[in-house]
Amino acid sequence: MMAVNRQVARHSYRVCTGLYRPLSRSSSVSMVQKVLVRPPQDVPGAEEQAEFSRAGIGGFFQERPMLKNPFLEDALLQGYLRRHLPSEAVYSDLHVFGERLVREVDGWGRECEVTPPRLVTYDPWGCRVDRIVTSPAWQRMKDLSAQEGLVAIGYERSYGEWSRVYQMCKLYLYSPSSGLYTCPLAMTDGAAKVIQSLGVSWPVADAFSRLTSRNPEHFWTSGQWMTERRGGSDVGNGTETIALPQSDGTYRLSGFKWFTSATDADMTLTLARVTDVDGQTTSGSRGLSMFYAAVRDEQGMVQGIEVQRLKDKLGTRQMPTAELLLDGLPAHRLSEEGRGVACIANMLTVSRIHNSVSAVAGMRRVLQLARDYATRRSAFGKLLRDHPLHMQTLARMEVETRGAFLLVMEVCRLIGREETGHASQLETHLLRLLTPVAKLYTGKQAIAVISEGLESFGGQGYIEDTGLPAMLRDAQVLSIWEGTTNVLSLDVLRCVSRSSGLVLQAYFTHTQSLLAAASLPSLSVAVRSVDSALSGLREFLQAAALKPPGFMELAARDLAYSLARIYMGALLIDHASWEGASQSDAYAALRWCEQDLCPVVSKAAIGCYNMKTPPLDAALVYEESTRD
Ligand code: UCC
Repeated sequence: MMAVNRQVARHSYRVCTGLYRPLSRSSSVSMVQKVLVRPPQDVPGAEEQAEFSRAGIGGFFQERPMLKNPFLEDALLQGYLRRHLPSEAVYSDLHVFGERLVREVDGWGRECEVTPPRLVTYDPWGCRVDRIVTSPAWQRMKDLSAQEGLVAIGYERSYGEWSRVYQMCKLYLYSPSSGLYTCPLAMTDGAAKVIQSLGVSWPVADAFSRLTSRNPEHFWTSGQWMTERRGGSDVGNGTETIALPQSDGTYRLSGFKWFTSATDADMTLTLARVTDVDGQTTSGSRGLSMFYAAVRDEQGMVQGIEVQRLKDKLGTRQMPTAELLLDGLPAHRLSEEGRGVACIANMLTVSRIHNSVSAVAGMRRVLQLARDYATRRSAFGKLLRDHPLHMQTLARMEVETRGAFLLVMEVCRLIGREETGHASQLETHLLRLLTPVAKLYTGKQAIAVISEGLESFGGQGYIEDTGLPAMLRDAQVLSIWEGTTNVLSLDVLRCVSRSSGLVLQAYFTHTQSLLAAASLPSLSVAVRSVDSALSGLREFLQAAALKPPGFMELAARDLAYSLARIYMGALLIDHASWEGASQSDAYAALRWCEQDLCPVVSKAAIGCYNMKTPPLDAALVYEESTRD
């Protein structure tokens, strides 16, 4: 055996020296074995010539996945726009923007990731300055956001009710290259929406013009400071910040904001409790009012704020997230007293839509990279794209992404109609219901699809400087911020009960109308699936009305998932029925509808929401070892 090995070593050395003399076909030794064998030390000149010694690190280098124009690469986006917003100007703007993303902006995004913000608390002479230093790329993102009208488009309304769709399509292209600049834009957009909805001019007319400006010199971003130590989700009970009225009608805010994202913003909207003459406040949601504050004074110094520290986060590291002590921050009350939550809810709606846009954008980006990579990477003798199992995996991701895209665009369409006065009562109800549904469902999809996407690059998907792991780390926040999955599921229940079920009526009516318009025989299986899921859901809801309190809370998450899956199915069918649709549109609809579209019915059937389950769930979670 030893002798054979020595022979192999000598023989294979010819391969390693770079002479590349062809090995005889009859050789029984595989190439892999041969290149692994080290050259014998007694061969003159071996070290200089060996391919794998010193400077030589082998001749094969895997081609990286290439980012191509994300607009041109996106068949569904283009189809959707051809169908709903067939404008040359929009097409051209998105095309040019897509080029710019590839050429320069994507690199800035990476720069934001590797140069995270830092906090400078003191100047060299000991003065407290609390300056958040961001990378030059982060600054460029701000200028670009103004120039490209990433907030402005939604307010200029050059495309009437479709302006929001246009704006969100642009943000969808931008998001994965933005270095998380979409976060301040989400809040900026939300703040502009709140100010516009309130219809107040003083003292926020200038702020509104800045938030919606295309001039980088004039453009402002806004923060949204809601979360306190006690209240990430339970804002109504957890907010401790107080607002002390001043003689000039303004307020001074004192409190501690535990999560403030994009803290380098120019202004903020925040919640606090107004104190009465005795210094008392009202507890709960009814005690909260909404305030506007400029973050810095004319000299650029924070006023009445101490930045305690920047958060050390799993992802979104590009973006400063801080803990802030408000120590007499000058502020203006914008809402009526006690109407803070209702007032800031408009901001939540907009930022939840942005969150959903970012979720579907992340899925689309990882797919674009994965499908490109599949044309460059060979394994087992052929390109990945020629492996049916690999294509099946990418196709499943594609179906998820398409369903998510259509749902998110539907919400954008609805908000656009509402803002331009075109929305019917039914559409207003639908918007209220679908906003949390889209946010919670796409957040979860993004994590799953991006995680699967990383796997399609093998080990490289796990290597930091490919930029791929950051996509997964950043996606993980999508199901957390602006409301976790469970909090949003409860928001779905909230809007059902507050509307006395009208949001659900709107849902059933509209979903049926989407199905009724689908006439392609090839889609009939999918139509039947959605139709039957819809009937099941209706029956479930009728039965649920007779169940004890607590039943619907247990069913809330599965109900929200059912609403999402059924509606996405109907949208995919509707899109595939359009005269300009492709075969793949129909195939995606069929594939989507193969899954359990109504998990709330299947879970109810196996007793998941029985009142016996909560103690069993708790016992399972807290089971202790009985071994001594
Ligand atoms: O701050 C965070 C990080 C910011 C980062 C932003 C960037 C994201 C973009 C990313 C793009 C890349 S994260 C903060 C996380 N926390 C939350 O999201 C809060 C979660 N909690 C909730 O959503 C709660 O449901 C609350 C706080 C909205 C509701 O609390 P309450 O106290 O129970 O409120 P009520 O009593 O149910 O509702 C008070 C009023 C009612 O109006 P009226 O009195 O007229 O009937 C409700 O109908 O508020 C109204 N309301 C709503 N209206 C409540 N929720 C909504 C809603 N979603 N839409 C419309």
